[in-house]
Amino acid sequence: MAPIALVTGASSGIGAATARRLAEDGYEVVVAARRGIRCEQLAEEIGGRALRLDVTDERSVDALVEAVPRLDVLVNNAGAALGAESVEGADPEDWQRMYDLNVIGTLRVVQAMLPALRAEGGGTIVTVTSTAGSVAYEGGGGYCASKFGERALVDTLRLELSGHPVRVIDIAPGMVKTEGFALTRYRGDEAAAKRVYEGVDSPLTAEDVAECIGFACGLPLHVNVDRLVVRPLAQAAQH
Ligand code: NJP
Repeated sequence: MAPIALVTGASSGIGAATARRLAEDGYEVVVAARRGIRCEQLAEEIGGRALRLDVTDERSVDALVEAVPRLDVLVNNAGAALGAESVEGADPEDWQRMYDLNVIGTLRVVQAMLPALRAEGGGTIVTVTSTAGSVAYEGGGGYCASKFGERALVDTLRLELSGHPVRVIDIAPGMVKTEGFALTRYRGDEAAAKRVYEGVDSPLTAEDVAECIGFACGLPLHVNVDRLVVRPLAQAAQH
């Protein structure tokens, strides 16, 4: 029987590339996100299964328990930056939304899927956090606050699961050129989203990050990559 991987936020960007990468490695991949049609198209391409999932919706996450009773690898990738305003000018509701998505969304999925991981005798939880989870930047206050929080969740989970056969891996990318991330940050302003990538020579691709996830998941189960920080070379000297 093929091992099973669930990838959240798999309808575009890093999640879609990760779903493809894990399918190449022989996983049966559950492709999950809100845009169901995209998930279905990708699932068909890689021979996986599509699932409509909103990680901020308790009932949607609860439905995972029945839909995915057996699991070997969980990739918590769903996430976003909303807005690029200063702390002074930020809308607290945007911060709340990012916290709900990037921290509580990840928490809910982990809680829902731990029994399925344990049922297989152990497994792997990968979370795509960010370098923004350890270093703040101007205009990124709300996103950084949420990613610092998500990183704390991951670190705590690793401690609490020590002695259990579930490894907890944090993949922390720097700038990745993806379809949706900058567009969401600049609220659909395509010109502003494009300018983000002009500032960094050769940003990472979604496939670069997927390769790191594939590598960490491919190591023998007694090996835990606690945290993998991966940046474009142009950002490598920062902090
Ligand atoms: O962005 P994008 P990335 N429930 O927009 C999904 C982190 N990161 O691949 O629901 C379920 O192409 C959304 O799907 P849909 C970043 O914080 C990025 O760059 O259909 N899914 C889509 O598939 C995030 O955690 C960079 O709209 C939800 C996916 O999330 C991860 O990488 C740097 C959802 C986002 O794909 C993937 O982002 C870094 C919900 N409620 C960390 N809301 C970077 N790109 O520079 C959204 O350090 N999604």
